[in-house]
Amino acid sequence: MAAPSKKFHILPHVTVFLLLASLPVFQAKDFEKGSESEHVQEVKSPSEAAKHPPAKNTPQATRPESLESTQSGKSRDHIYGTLNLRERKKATKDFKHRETVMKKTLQDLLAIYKSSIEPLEIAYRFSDLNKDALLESEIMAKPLILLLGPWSAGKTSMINYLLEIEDAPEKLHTGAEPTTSDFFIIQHGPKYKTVKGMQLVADQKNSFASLEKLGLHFLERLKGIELPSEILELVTIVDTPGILENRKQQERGYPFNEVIQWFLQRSSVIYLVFDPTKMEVGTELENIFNQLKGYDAKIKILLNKADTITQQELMKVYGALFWNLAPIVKSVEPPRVYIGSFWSKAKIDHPMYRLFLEEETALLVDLNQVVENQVENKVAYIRTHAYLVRLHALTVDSFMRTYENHKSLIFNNDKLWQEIVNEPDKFGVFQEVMVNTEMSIHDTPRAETYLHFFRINTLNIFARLKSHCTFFSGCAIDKISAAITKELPQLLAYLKENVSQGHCTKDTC
Ligand SMILES: Nc1nc2c(ncn2[C@@H]2O[C@H](COP(=O)(O)OP(=O)(O)O)[C@@H](O)[C@H]2O)c(=O)[nH]1
Ligand SMILES: [Mg+2]
Repeated sequence: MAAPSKKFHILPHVTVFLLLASLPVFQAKDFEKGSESEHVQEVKSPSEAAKHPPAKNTPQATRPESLESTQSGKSRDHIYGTLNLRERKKATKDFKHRETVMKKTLQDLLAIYKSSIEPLEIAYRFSDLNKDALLESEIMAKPLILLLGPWSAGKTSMINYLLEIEDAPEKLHTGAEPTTSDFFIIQHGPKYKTVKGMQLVADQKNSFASLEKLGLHFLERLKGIELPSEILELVTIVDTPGILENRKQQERGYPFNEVIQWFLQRSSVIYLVFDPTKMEVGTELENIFNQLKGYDAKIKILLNKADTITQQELMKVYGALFWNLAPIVKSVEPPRVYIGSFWSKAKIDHPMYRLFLEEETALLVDLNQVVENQVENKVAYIRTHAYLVRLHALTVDSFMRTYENHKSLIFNNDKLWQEIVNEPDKFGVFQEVMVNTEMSIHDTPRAETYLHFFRINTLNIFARLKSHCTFFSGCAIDKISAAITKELPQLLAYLKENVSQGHCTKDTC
């Protein structure tokens, strides 16, 4: 086993270690005081504390709802509090204002995309270069939350818990044995409804339309569920089949890795859920870890079902997990690990209940950040996308210019074109792009990429950039440049100013 990377900070490990180690002390203190209210008082998150100030003279009132036991287990108050679900439902002035600003920013973003980015994307067939070309519907889509991990780690139970359908007829199927062999896309809808994969992708306005490319066998394994849940008004959740050890792709009948890549790319958060009693890193799990490379920033690890082991065992598992993760995680910060029992049946009298609740609240705070920052992230994403589209358009134009400059009336021009495509560096195709633009040397296009691109696209289907100009709207290349350097940064500034200051302007109220 490889040694953990030096990039890993020791601090988070120490923090959790101390937190775990100090638990018995907290509990002993609480019980010494013999006051349940004092114990629970400490557990309140700041938002809950603000929402539920302890009422006087009523013995029950000092107990926050977040720790109140219901028949099936813990209450949902911390979920409502952290995600501001009540404020959203009541549509308080502040929330209405934020929603209006976000909506307006998204509409402007879509308008910039349609007028300044998409035309070059289509003209130079960017989708043939980059499999993950953007869909208009993805700009408007809600943040996607992906749950991944071995079977029986409690992924589906967590979804049922978050959506408050654990005891409802529409609950998703859970069980100790491998249960889910399907991918479920769980979205908001006015009433409970299930949709087949084929139907889900058939609607081109749907952000899942591009899943169609992954084949019929996969679509048979894809299901859509619509529910009138408040959380689904904020995010869309994807439940995945457990990772069955030693199961080959051919046996599944669809390209599992490609499917996972599709979801990884589009997710705003990836929850990697583990059962701490089954932490052996098998081949398939290793494979998933390898696929996760590059998505480090979005990954959150959940050590779920922590109620099934002792504190000491939990510390061992935590250490082993970091040891295994170190070689595959590239970012400077290690991924956040949440320890808990992410379902409603967690027992209040469990020795680690307090830690579980704090961890769950921290996870929800993080989820709330994803919701709050979604528009900002989208603007940044579209700007990067525009940068790539522009680079591609300039590169194709440079190939064409090189051909025009070298072609002759006497010699075989087909042969010349093949030579340029096979050895673009010999003709200085990429250098030309770099010299004429402010592109970074690190973004230089790769010769193999364009060899493949021109295998599927012939030269005569493209026109030079200078012909993508009109008298009234100017040149497409100038418009995309303006989007990158001016319009998108301005949109970001507008968003920051209006959302952070929280006041109404003539545009938003
Ligand atoms: N003890 C305990 N059991 C859990 C917890 N979460 C889920 N389970 C159980 O673990 C089993 C697998 O859960 P499931 O949600 O189907 O896992 P999935 O395969 O990852 O979707 C089920 O029998 C659940 O009842 C938990 O936090 N603690
Ligand atoms: Mg499941």
